[in-house]
Amino acid sequence: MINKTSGTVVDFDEYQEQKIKKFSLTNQHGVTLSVLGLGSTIYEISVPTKTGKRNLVLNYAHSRDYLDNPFYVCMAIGRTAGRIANGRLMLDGQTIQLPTNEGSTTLHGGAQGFNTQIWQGEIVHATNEDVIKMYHEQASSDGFPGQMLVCVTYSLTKDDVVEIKFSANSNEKTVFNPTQHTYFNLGKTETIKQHWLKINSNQVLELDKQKIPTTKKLPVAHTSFDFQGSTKLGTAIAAMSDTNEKGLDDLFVVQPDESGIIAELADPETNISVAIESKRNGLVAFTANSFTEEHMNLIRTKGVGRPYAGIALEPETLTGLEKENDFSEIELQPNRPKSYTIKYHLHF
Ligand code: FUC
Repeated sequence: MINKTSGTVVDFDEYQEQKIKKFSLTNQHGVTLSVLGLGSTIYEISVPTKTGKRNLVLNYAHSRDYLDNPFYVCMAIGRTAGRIANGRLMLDGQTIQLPTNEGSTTLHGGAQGFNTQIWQGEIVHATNEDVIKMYHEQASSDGFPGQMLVCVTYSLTKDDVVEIKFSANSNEKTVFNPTQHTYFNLGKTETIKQHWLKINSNQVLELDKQKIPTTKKLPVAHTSFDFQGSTKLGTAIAAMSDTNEKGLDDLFVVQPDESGIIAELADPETNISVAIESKRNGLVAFTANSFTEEHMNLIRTKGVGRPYAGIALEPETLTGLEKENDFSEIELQPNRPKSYTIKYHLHF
């Protein structure tokens, strides 16, 4: 029996002739969190069951599978989560043309975003608990200004809270709005339709045809986007069958509750739930509507992709809420480090 969260490192595989390592933490309750060097990707969050362990997140057996499709499975996202219209980033009244990677849009930090990078990592051993520290220097060759040093610290408390802390420092003014693109499936089934979701949000952002948010906020009351009370995902998805998206791919304006929680996902069959804590004003909920059959070599579904195989819940800062192309909320000033924390409270 271990008496603190302790860490190990093993070789995972090779990607582009580089060794990819897997960093793991296990706590006193037998919960395991592991992270891959490729993309600072969460590979596993598993909890003990009567017969073994259940992994609560989607994953692949090989590094190459992660970049074989556009779905960012459990990867670290940055410099900026979400979509920048026409790749036009406005900073100090100047337009910076970013490379685009989704038609005319720059999505999730572009083609050289955090998820495509091979991160260095280590287990930092401490008396109370070991932590995983992932490091990476994001070069301005990604099209964004500034050389940015990024560190993501992953910890796992004795109370089964996974904590992800993103910190960055840049030598020039740039933008920083990171998230972790974790897809949860807490159940035994191949989709999340039996899960219940609660989001502390009374508004979603209106989206244009490119899925870029406008400045308009739409009240969720009396719509299928109202998750203020816990709602069965299958019912909500069925009610969205006449929309283009056929499920959730939306930016919710969130208000943390008194414990800092913005959303909660639960599976009644396994009785496992995860509550998400974040201080930022937004949450993207994506029910994997567009998952393709091919190029989705998921372990859980034995090599096939399926819509609704998981749900990504991505805390982030919403930009341009009052004025289009206003990125002031996510600016990172030169040599002024900034951090954002996301927590998953696991109950099982
Ligand atoms: C979410 C969505 C996107 C995209 C990506 C994989 O952030 O908003 O539409 O498909 O995940």
